[in-house]
Amino acid sequence: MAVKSFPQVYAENPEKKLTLYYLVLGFVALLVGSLFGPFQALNYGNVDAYPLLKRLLPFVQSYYQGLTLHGVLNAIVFTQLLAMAVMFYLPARELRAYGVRPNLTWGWVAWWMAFLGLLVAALPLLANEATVLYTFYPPLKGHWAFYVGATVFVAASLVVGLLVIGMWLRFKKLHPERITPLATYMAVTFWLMWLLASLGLVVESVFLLIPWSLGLVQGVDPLLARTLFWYTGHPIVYFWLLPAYALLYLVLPKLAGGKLISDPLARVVFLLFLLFSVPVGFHHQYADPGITPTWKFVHAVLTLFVAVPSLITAFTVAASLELAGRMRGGKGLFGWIKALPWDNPAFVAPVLGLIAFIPGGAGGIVNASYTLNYVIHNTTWVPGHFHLQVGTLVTMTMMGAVFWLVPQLTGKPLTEGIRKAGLAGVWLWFVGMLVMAVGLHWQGLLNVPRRAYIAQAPDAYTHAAVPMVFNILAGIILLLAIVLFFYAFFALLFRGERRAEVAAEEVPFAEVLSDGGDTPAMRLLDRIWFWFALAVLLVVLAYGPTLVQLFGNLNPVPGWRLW
Ligand code: HEM
Ligand SMILES: [Cu+2]
Repeated sequence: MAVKSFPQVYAENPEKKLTLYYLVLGFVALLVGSLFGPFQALNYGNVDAYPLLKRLLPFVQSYYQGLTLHGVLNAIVFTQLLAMAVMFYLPARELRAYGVRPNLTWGWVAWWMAFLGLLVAALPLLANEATVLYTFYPPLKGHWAFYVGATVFVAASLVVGLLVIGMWLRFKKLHPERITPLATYMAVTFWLMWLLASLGLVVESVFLLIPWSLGLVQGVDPLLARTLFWYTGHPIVYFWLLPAYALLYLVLPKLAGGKLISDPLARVVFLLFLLFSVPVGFHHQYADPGITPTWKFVHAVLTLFVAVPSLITAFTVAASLELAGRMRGGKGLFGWIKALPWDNPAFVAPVLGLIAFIPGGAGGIVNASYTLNYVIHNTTWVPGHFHLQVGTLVTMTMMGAVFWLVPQLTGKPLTEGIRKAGLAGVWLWFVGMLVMAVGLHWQGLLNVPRRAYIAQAPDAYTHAAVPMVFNILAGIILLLAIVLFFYAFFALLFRGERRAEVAAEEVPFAEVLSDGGDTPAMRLLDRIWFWFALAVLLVVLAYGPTLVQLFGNLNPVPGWRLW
C-alpha cells in the first residue's frame, strides 16, 4: 500500500510513532556522542587529533568538553531513550492482546520532557559552561542549566515508568486471575527498580546541586554528593542493561530460529535485579574517605550477588541459541553455531555483544572485589571494562534491534544494501571495541589514568607504548563502524518506500519451551509489590546508617571552575 495509508497505521497503533520518536532521538544522541570516541581512542594511543577536531567542530574547547559530551550523550541520553522505547513498546504490544492500551498523552509528555531537558542541558555543554564530565562530582561546578536540564531529562524516564506500571495495574484489574505476561513482568520489575534507584540522583540534584548552582547555597558536601550519586550510579547500569536483556530473552531466540528455554528463570533474573541492583553503590567508593570499611565490605558481597542474574542470563541465552542452532540442523559441539543466521544484523549484533560481555563481566567481578579495586580504580581499565558492557552489549543489542524494530515502526523494509552495511557496521563495532578493550585494560594495569588528555604529555607513559597501538587501531576501526552503521540507520529511516504490511508486523516474541504454568511458585514470583517492598528494605539497611551519619555531619565546600 502507498504512503497515504500511514496516518491510519499510526491512528490504530499510536505507540509505534511514540516509540519511533524515543528511538530516533536516542540514536541521534549516540551518533553525536560517539563522534568523540575515535578522538579519545587516538588520545590513548598518544596521538593528538584534537587540533583537527577543533577545526571540524569549532565550539569544542578542550578534550574534557568532548569527553563530557561523549559520556552524557552516550551513557545517559542514548541509553535512557532506548530504555524508554524498548521497555514501553514491548509491554504495550504484549498487553494489546489483553485489551490494555497505553496512555499516550503521558508518553508524549515524557518525550517532550526528554527533548527539552536535553536541549536545556546541551546549551551549557556546547558553550563549555559545564565541562564537569558525566559524573559532575562537586566541587566542580557546572552551569545551573546543565543540572536542571539533566534532571528534567531523567524525570522523563520516571513518567514512562509510571505509565507502564499504570498499564500493568489495568491488566491486573481486567484479568485478576492471570499471571502477568513475561514482557510486562520484565518491564514492571525494571521500572520499579528504576523508581527506587533514581531517588539518589533526584535528591542530589534537587537538594544539593540545583540550589548550589543557582547560588542559593554556598557549598556542597562532596562525600554526601558522591554517595547519593552512586546510590543511583550503580543501578543506572542495570537501567541500561535490562532493556537489552529483555530483548535477549524475548526476541533473540526467535530471530535465531529457536525458543526461549525458560520463562520462570527469566522472571527470577529480573526479580534478582529488582532486589540487588541498588544496595551496592559503595563499590564505586572503595577509594572514598569517610565510609566505614565494614559497609564497603557489605556492598562488595552484595555486588557479587548481583552478578548471579547475569550469569544465569549468559547460560539461558546461550542454551536458547544452541537450541536454535540445533533446530536449524546444526550438529556436533560447534555445528549449531555455524547454523545460526549470521547474515542477519538483527541477530548478529546482540550475539557479538554477548561475546564481549564475557570478558566484560569478568572485569566487573574484579572491580567489585574490594581491595582488588585499588589496582585498577580510576585507570583506563575502567573504561576498558564498561565499553564491553554498555559500549558493546547494550549498544549493539539496540543497534541490532533497529533492523527489525524500525521497519515495523515505519513500514519501511530493509534493502540488501542496508542489510550489508548494517552487518559490516556491527562487525566492525565489535572488533573495534575488543581491540580497544585490550588497549585500555592493559594500559590501566600499567597505571595510565582514565579521563586524561595524555597525548598532550607524550613522554609521560612511554611504558605503555604497546597497548597504545591497540587504541590507535581501535579508533580507526570504530570510526569506520560509526560511518557504516549510521549510514544503514539513516538509509532505512529516510527510505521512500513504505508498506502497510511491514508496519503491521508484530514484535518477534519468542515461543517459550517451559512457561512455568500456573503454579504456586509462579504466583509467588508474581507478587511484585511484595518483592518491591523487600527491595526497599534492603536499600534502607544498606544505605540508611551511612546516610544518617553523612547528613548529620555536613561539610559543604565552595565550588570551582577549573576549565
Ligand atoms: C564509538 C566508539 C567509541 C569509542 C572509540 C569510545 C572511546 C572512549 C574512550 C577512549 C574513553 C576514555 C576517555 C577518558 O577516560 O579520557 C571513553 C569514555 C567513555 N565512553 Fe566511550 N567510546 C565509544 C562509544 C561509547 C558508547 C557507545 C558509550 C555508551 C553507550 C560510551 C560511554 C563512555 C563513557 C560513559 C565514558 C566515560 C566518560 C568519563 O570518564 O567521563 N562510549 N570512550
Ligand atoms: Cu557499579
